[in-house]
Amino acid sequence: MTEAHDLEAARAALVMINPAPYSAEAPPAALNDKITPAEFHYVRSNFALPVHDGTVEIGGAVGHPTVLTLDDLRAMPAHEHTVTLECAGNGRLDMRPLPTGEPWGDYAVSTARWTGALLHEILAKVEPSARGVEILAQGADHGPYHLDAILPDTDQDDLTFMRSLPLSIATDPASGILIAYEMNGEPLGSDHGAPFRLIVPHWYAVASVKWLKRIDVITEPYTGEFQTGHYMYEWPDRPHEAVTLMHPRARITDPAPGSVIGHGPYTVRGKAWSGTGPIARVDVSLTGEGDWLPAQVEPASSGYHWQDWSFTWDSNKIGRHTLRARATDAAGNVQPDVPRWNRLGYGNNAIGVIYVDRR
Ligand SMILES: Nc1nc2c(c(=O)[nH]1)N[C@H]1C(S)=C(S)[C@@H](COP(=O)(O)O)O[C@H]1N2
Ligand SMILES: [Mo]
Repeated sequence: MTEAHDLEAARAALVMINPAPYSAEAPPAALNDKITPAEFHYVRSNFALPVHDGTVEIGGAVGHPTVLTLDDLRAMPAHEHTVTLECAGNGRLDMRPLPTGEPWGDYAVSTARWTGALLHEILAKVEPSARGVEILAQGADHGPYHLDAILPDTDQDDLTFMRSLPLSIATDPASGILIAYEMNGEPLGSDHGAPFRLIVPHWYAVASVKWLKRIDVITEPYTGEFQTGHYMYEWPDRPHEAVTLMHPRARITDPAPGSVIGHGPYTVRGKAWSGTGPIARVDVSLTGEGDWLPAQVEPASSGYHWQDWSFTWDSNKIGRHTLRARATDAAGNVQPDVPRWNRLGYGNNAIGVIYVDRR
């Protein structure tokens, strides 16, 4: 098979949002499983697929700069983390007025088993300088970037995808950050960052730099396009803020929106996740206006991925019903009733609603 054919096959099951650079949502049924099969995992890329030479350089303000190959990474202790990735733009289509940006519906979220070396162990080996404040991670992808219409003066002929993270987070074992080379037990596919990428649990997925090419320890906070231009909450009424941790969100996966089900007990199922703490509770509303009833929530394991929840809905009322689910995390963060609008349409975690008929 040709490479182009492989790519086409890998993309066949997804719901296209943009052909180039390629972005696509997971099919709705992908939310039913704990682990999203790789071919159903959403994709978000800001540039065309890059060529990667198979090495990553770790340098900047460090005592022992180094270059690592895939074999070097595989020679380190391997760690597997199941991680839910959600694009910060997920749910943008539900905001009014419609913000600028990729028109994501609600399926730019997926969960995979990522295997790789721990970033904090790699950083410990290169010995970051005491002056270091952030790490700057660079992808191999780059290209022209012409978005002046959205953000004035952002036109660039050749921009590279780069993101920074506080050094304190990058070096903290509890962050669970990987340089991952396997997804669901297989080598990473091209769309997901082959040969290796960062996986940053809890953060909106923009932090999980694909096609990882360099990591530099830097001594001043980074202010590049993908750090302080895009991926900022531009609130209408208060100072702008950086996009960081995922907001809590619950989704109903069964029954499907618009389905017709029988009367009697029905087990409503769904997923819930948050980057600011494990999900502490999910409540279900059967009226559309309140009366929240507690659902059963699967206990958090690693805290890096979505949790299953279920609710026994026993009703003999024939006709149209409204269902909503609302997640609360251990930090007390809860979903709002309506989207918190911001100009670039990030972080929408408003409570969703579905309609179901009982016959
Ligand atoms: N190098 C690079 N890394 C990147 C991106 C990119 O465009 N280039 N997109 C980011 C964004 S916005 C998201 S949502 C995730 C998507 O990861 P996935 O395509 O594996 O789902 O990758 C992140 N990492
Ligand atoms: Mo994203």
